[in-house]
Amino acid sequence: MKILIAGGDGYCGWASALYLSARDHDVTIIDNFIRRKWDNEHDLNSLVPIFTLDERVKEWNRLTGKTIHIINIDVTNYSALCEIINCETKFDALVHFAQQRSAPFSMINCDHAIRTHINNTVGNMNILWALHEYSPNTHLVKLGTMGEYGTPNIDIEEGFITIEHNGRSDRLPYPKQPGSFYHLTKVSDSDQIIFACRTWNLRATDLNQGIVYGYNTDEIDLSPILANRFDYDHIFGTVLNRFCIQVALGYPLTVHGEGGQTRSFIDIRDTVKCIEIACQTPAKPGEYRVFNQFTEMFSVLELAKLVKQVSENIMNIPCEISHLKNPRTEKEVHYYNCINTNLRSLGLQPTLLSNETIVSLIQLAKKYTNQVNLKLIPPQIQWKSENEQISAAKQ
Ligand code: USQ
Repeated sequence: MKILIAGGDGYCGWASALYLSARDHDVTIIDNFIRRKWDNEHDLNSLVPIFTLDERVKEWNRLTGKTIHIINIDVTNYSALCEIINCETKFDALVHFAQQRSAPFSMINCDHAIRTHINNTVGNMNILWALHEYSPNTHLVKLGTMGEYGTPNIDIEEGFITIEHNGRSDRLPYPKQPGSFYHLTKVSDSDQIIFACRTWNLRATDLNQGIVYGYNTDEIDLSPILANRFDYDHIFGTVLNRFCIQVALGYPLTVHGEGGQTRSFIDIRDTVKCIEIACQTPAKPGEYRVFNQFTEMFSVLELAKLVKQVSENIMNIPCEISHLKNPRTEKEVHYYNCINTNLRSLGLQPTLLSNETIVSLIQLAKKYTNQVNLKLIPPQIQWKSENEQISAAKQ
């Protein structure tokens, strides 16, 4: 298939580009490298050093003879995007990862919330208009998030729920309760896509992905020049990867609050498989479908305990769990049960979280502890201002 990957220089995008290219898809990456600029702006760095995209694709070509095309454009630049989408042989699929994906980043201040909003919402709308005008048959595979649903006190379905009201019934978009301005942009993207499919007959799959963990894929492992990013900081680092890195540093695991927050999780080796499955079984013209892209559910405290047990019992590394004041506004005890049958019915064989994976992540982190800036470990971005925290405590 001819596949365009928007945001192919990032954590999921790069791993997916390699996976698809390895399977003989004709892959083009578009990226404006803004994530690398945000790293510089906030003094962040990937734990594993990463090479430029140019160096990465040259190395891939040297090792495999395969070509990944790269184009430096910003999806918020409509005319530049249209030039790519309006090519002679149209893309079969456009996989859209090109978004600001950190909840804490979007909660730093108004400027960061607006930058997240513009990058994500304008970028998504540009993609929809460009497909509408120049390539309506290209299947949009959009990275959404399980965080669109929030933590309702009922089971979370895949995108839609049948509701009975006053004796009538309809299948409607599942209610959304996002937990950050970032997550809110994903909800807005979903609404835009539903509308575009209904109005213009576009075809789209919204992949509501859980929290991705892991590092290695068969392709990434081929060479250090193909290294993927591995975030450990309080802005872009996600919970399980952070816990494994914290073990390697001898740093107490940073559980926010009680740790009863339960979320859906997926290994990056399954993320790349899901992307290929979605591309190879496209939505029909006019169809908007949702796949909940995760394999398991854990609470934050369950993960901390699992990491501690692997660290102490298998690796002989002492590990403490600390409960920090929660910087976010989120339920710490709640019901959580999500459905994920669509990808499995299309053949996904889940890679479940194993002790081996945790060991390999801790070992990887141990190799790179000299890259770590310890100041970036504790959470520093508060969802509420101090005054709001004081008045919330009084209630
Ligand atoms: N948490 C901790 N300690 C930490 C980091 C996080 O207890 O050191 C807690 C958070 O408070 C939260 C949970 O772990 O309850 C998940 O936080 P996270 O930073 O791992 O993930 P999140 O902010 O939800 O966002 C990540 C990705 C985002 C994706 C989302 C999927 O950055 O792009 O959309 O996971 S989901 O969580 O399903 O919305």
